[in-house]
Amino acid sequence: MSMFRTVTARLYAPTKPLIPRFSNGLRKYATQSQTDLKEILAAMIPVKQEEIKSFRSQHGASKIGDIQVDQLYGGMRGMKSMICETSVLDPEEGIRFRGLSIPECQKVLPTAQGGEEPLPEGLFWLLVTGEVPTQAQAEWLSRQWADRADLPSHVVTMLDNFPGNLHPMSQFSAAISALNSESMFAKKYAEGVHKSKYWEFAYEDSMDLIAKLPTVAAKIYRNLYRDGSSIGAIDPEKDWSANFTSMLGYEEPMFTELMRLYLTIHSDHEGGNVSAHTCHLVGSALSDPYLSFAAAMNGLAGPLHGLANQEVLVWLTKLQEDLGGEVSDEQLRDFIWNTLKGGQVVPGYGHAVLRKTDPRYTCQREFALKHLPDDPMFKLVSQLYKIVPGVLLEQGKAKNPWPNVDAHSGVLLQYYGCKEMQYYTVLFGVSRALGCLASYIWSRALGLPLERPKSMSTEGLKKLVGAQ
Ligand code: CMX
Repeated sequence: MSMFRTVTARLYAPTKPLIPRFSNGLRKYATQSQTDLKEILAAMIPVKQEEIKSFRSQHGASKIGDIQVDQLYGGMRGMKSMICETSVLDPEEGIRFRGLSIPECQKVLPTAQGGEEPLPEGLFWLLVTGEVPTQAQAEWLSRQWADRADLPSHVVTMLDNFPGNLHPMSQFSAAISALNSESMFAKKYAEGVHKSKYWEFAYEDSMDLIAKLPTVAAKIYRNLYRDGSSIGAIDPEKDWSANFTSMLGYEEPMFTELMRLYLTIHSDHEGGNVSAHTCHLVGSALSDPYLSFAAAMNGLAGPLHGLANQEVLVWLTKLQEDLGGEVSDEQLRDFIWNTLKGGQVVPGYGHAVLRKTDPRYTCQREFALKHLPDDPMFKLVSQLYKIVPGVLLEQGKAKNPWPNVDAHSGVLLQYYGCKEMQYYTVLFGVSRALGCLASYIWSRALGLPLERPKSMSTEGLKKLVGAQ
């Protein structure tokens, strides 16, 4: 555990039970009655800057590991090489957002009135400040995001003119890049603002972008799948997820609850995953939050990363087409083996870091057990959970045979009528903004420099290790 962390117990939201939790030791700078996140950040940032300065002056030369040749060829697995304050991924236990596991977040984060699932607003507050917000603080974010949700007309025109065969993720990323006409960060940089102020404009852009993403995403959905019908108006009284589902055209309250859970759990997975790392890398060149996050979305659109949620549903649909409704375990085993023998991956299984079932899978499974236990597709996913790990172990290649987040999400969405699987990664992307942009704000606040690791040629590497 970090020397800067202390265990604390505190009642954050009046309706929540008291539970012990970690704090970054910054909470004395934010009182429960304050709701303006920017003011709270302004108090926290100098403290964190000082903490890191002092840590580096004492331990800056300490060694934290060795790098092996295989890691350079093997996608840098396990190489400790960057800082991410918002979350930590343990291979056995899964993600912890600022020290809190998913079940702990479900217990302590504010919920919507009458709801059970955490508000993503609360998770964003937690990621940015390291503190569980009060209900009022989460609601302040809901209102901020509702106020900032409008799109500039050129982005609407652009979205309306995309061809119907352009993948929703390409539309999403292009629209985010085009939103950088609104970037205060880029504008202030061009005006020559002092670098100590970068974080303030990073914050404003991040808040604007998070607010606008559901509007962009809903526009894409309506254009592609609902004949270009209107997304309607933002309701300032509704939370971020409720406005999103209503813009998408869904009335079912349980779909909105699902979306609150979905947007919370897909938000952050520490710093090294493709989308978070891309945002960090591009941001380190002082590209504004829009450009940095658009780059992240291009990475999320890869089938080994976020697009896997689409691929799972494509694969399940093919399975049902080939084998019909009721499928025996033996038939499933053959189908999985055929996928592997065809040189393809089983989508939704395996992970670069995790070595156990992803807790993001588990909490979605719990949601399904509660709300759709008899759904045939959910039953199929449960059956696969029993069979796939054994087959992957038998094949002996995958280091982790267990399901990840993407193995489950599509099944929940299709139950509520959201069956357009090509769209699923956009929903992942809306959520991923919370983690990427929380980190972007802190990267600018801490003045993290341009990222520029050393690459080597095979020849240079051979010389370095004394190979013949
Ligand atoms: N099906 C078939 N083979 C798999 C596999 C799977 N689900 N998972 C891993 N393997 C294979 C790898 O392709 C690799 O094969 P080669 O040696 O032929 O190259 C071998 O097992 C070793 O891989 P690994 O070290 O276990 O896994 P990596 O860290 O290289 O890759 C991941 C991780 C996620 C890309 C991989 O498990 C995979 O392709 N899974 C399916 C796609 C998926 O679900 N991605 C979503 C991940 C979560 C997310 O980011 O959203």
